[in-house]
Amino acid sequence: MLYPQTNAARTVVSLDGVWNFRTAGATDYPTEWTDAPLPEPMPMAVPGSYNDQNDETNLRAHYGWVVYQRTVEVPAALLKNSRAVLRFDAATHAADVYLNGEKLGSHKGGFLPFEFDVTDKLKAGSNLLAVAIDNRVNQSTLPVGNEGNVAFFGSDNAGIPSVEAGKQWALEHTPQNMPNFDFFNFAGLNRHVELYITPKSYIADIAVITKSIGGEGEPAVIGYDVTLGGEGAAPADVHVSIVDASGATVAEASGATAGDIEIPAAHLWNPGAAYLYTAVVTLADAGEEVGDEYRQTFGVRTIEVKGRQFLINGKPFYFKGFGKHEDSFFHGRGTDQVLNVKDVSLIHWLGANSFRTSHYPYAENMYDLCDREGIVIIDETPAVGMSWPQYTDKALFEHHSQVIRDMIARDKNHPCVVMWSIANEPWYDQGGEKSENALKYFTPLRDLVHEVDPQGRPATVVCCQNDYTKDLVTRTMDVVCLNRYYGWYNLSGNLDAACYALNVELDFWDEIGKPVMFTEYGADTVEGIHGTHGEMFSEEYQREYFARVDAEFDKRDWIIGEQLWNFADFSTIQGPMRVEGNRKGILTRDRQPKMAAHFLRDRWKAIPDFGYKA
Ligand code: E9O
Repeated sequence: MLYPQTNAARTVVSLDGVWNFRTAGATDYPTEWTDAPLPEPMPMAVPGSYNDQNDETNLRAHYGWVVYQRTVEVPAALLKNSRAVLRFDAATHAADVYLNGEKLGSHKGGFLPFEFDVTDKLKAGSNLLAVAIDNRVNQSTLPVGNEGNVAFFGSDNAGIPSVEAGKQWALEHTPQNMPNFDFFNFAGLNRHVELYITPKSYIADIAVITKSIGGEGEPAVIGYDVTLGGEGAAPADVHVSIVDASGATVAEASGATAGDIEIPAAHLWNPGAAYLYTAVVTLADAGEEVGDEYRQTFGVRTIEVKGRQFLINGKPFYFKGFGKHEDSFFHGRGTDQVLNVKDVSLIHWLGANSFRTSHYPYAENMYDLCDREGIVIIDETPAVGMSWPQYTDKALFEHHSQVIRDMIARDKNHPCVVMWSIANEPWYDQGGEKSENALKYFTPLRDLVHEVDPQGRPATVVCCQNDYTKDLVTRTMDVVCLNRYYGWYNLSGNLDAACYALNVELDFWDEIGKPVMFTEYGADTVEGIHGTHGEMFSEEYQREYFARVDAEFDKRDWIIGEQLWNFADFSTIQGPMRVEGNRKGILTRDRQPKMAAHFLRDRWKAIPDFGYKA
């Protein structure tokens, strides 16, 4: 799905702004809120999670549906002889969309775009747009929610009669979301909403792949594949120009929807040294004054897992970075370009070169920034919180497959994306049939990734600290990604024992023979807590923890990267393990460095992107 853009043939009308908003019921919303102006609305900024935007209502505790509304004013000239599409970059987690009282459709899943063709439904002048959104998570959603009022991390004294009675009472009187994941369930219109206009015959999709490269400045071959939409568009009408960063056309092709193009002296896209080309695709249409046009940026670069190395442009890459979140004060998970630019600057400041979009695909704006800034991304689905009941749920498998298809369809052209993460920390080390069901569930998803990605990037499942001997899934992935908390959740405070235990496990992965990277390891740290001997939660402990664990990673050349947990502190559901959220950030939530950030900055500045362990 192409991101909306304004150019000679297309117009984007942003529907961002302050919308009208009401909370509705746990399981439903009034139909009259979809076809008539919302009574007594509160203002709600879009994009932005609704949860932290109003102080008179406890929107953090809201459970169920909300309704957003606004009018959309449309100039008559815009609609003449054109196609109009209403696009949501995301709506979290499920949405019903109404235009002028008519239901356009529904969408499930909170982190990927969806759109509706409204050519025959949009009027010149004023239109009423209403969006009902459900924030509930449960056993059949991604991310997964707990049912029966089971608390995350099991800290709810299960089995005690009075506590169980209290949980039952709460289910009936104060229903709330019980995420089986460790980030606040920010919801609503978190991302941009757009109306965009194209010609009736249009470019529906473009895929660009790198087929072969030489060195920097040598010839490279790229392949393109254009999908046409509407009636009357013919392959003969397609023209592709490859434009370099200076605006010069360096290669061209015409008359076919797919083909290869040679770039005579290609600049490669590299981490830390990004170079972007634009494929300017035009569609001539004799019947119309202008045909369609789309400008797709791409990078010339290859990705390959070979032996125990991760190769970018044929060279062994070392991942330095973290898992992140879309999370900030006031905005919640709302798209915030100031924050994106700030975070990218901090990634450079830290000497990092990569991050994982834990635990959901981020807003597209961030990938665009990373394309141009040369930052590497592991792109993750929202499949977090899974366990054995999910592995035999056929409907969930279908949904998960669709999410993978949609994520790859959306992000396939970004040079910054180098690997797909199918899920975070599915629990699958129970052994026996449960572990086997997990293998049956994840193997076809790994194969699906390989099948649908035109660039053939590697696939992984990010694995939770577990009994790795019974984990049948992780070892089958292209790259083994481990989340490990030796010295935090286990062997707490004892870094000698933690390093010993880590090495016991690493001996196991040595035998498995795959490239291994760490995708989480860390320690909660409250800024300002100090101690000469640095106990848990102090800034000294976090610093020491990374120094000790990283030194173990350095001893094994098949460990291809370190992505710690987490870039910054982030909001979570309240609970006895969380003091104003998860505090494993090396930065505070307002992006100030803790002591460990300075240590990591020194370490990472000294580690090259390529050939660290070669
Ligand atoms: C997923 C991430 O979203 N991994 C978690 C991170 C954390 O800080 C979380 O924020 O908790 C770690 C999983 C740890 C598993 C061991 C749990 C032992 C509980 C007592």
